[in-house]
Amino acid sequence: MPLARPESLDSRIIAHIDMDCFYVQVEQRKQPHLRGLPTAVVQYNEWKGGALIAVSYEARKFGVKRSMRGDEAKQVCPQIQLVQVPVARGKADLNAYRNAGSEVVSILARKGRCERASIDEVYLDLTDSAEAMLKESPPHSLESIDAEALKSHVLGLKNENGHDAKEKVREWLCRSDTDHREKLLACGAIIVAELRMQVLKATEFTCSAGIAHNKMLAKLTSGMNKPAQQTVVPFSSVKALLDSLPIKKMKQLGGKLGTSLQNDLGVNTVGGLLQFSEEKLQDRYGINTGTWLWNIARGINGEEVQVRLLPKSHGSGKSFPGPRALKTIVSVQHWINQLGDELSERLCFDLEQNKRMAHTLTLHASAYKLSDSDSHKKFPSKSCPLRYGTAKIQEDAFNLFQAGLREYLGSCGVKIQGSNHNGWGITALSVSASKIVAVPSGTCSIMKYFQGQYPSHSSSKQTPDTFIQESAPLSSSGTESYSELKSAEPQSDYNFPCLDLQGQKISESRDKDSFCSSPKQAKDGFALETSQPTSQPLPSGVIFFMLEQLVIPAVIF
Ligand code: TTP
Ligand code: CA
Ligand code: CA
Repeated sequence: MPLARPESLDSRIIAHIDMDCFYVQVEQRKQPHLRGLPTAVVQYNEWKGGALIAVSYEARKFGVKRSMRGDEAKQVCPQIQLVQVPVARGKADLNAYRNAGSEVVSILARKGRCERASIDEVYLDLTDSAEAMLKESPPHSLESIDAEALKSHVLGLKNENGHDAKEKVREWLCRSDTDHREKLLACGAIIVAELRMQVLKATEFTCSAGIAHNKMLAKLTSGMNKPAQQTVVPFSSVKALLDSLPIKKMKQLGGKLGTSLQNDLGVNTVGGLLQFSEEKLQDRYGINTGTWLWNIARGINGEEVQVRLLPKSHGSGKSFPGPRALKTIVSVQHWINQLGDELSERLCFDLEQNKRMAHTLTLHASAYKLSDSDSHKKFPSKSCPLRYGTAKIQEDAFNLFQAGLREYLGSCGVKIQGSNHNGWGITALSVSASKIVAVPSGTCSIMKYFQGQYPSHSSSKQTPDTFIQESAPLSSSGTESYSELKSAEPQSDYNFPCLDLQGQKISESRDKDSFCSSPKQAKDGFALETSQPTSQPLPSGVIFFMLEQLVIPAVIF
């Protein structure tokens, strides 16, 4: 076996925390009488009782699975409580779940670098907190160890589930005859147990965690003992863990690469990769992938926890399976308007709450053609610069759709316009906003930002066809993805809706187009909002002018 590399001596402490049956817990908090009962959250639709998207652990005991429809779940568990996902604009409204996830993030982020990885999970880099604990109050010096920490599952610890399991864990946590890394890991386990209890107290939600020396191992183990438990991965346990881990269980090996490893190299577990040299893996899969495979076989992963508390993009989507496919341009326009409205609301919330603006609008669709030999052709995703304002987002998204449809249909002669059946169908639609950057705080920079972004208030309306671009599909399913907050960079010059920096002149499109409607509306014309409309302080020097539904950040000179 090749020599260990520096990363394998990684002494970071990384936790991956994942909420248990998350949507169910959110619904049970809303309706406490559902607690302890077999419960599932169902996606809104009439067919066979809707699709289950989250299943409580009580229901799982009866064999209820996420892949089932509501009717099937009732067959295997007649007493199951089915709760509908909230619906707005005729589609699932996930805001309650997003906000509940944010509550959890705000608690976890207090203790270390925090990366929100999905709606219900985060990575935490707890190295500094663990170092501080080891220095100030190492576990062996504590009078008592928290009961939750004693319930940890420590991989490789003998008698893990036996009578004296807690005693074994206590001994492991309090060992003073071990190396620095393992002592830090013990501190990490105590810190995570405490954090999980804080989350429970503040939000009423339980979560599970993996605590290891890197992100990969933490993620692999957070779901190993669910619900409401944590798993600790000492370095000495890694080999056994990976030796028995089926290739396809690794997130990145679930697809073609995993299949090739199985079929071409005959490798069925991650540990099975150990028999190949790095050179051999590189020859076969390229330099980067080869090295990555060589590393993961040894439990090595240098990926950093990023500071990512907010989504990288916002999206709103809906699928129209089977007979519900959209077959007319009128119905597509109706749904684009709904999706655009939701997207606009979230963008405005992000601007008010987090002072961030998105710069790219993308439309994705899935489609089929009735009379087509080229049936594998995909509906092309299209992007353009994003203009704020519900009507503008709706208009631009619709133009993107039409451009995509023209390309998709090509010369096969099917109709685009009209309200009758046109020979095509749309089975999914989504609009998303990406390239989100922070609006720099401070009077001068805000001024510069808006001038730099939107230099000409009187410039003519943009013509979407001139800037429509092909767009690569977003990394997420189109609803939300999480990423680092980037600072504002110089952007292309395009038009900003209705913005007048001096707060004096507003273009006439304002009535149609609400740029971030405010909960408080001025009755007649101008109202000066001096109180801060968000829970976070605004950058100094910025006030909000409100005109009908228009809220304009403006600068006091
Ligand atoms: P998960 O973390 O995958 O699952 P979970 O939290 O329901 O259950 P577990 O205890 O096993 O972690 O997903 C988080 C939420 O995301 C889930 O509650 C509902 C939603 N979700 C969907 O809407 N569709 C999906 O296909 C999946 C996987 C999740
Ligand atoms: Ca979860
Ligand atoms: Ca999850």
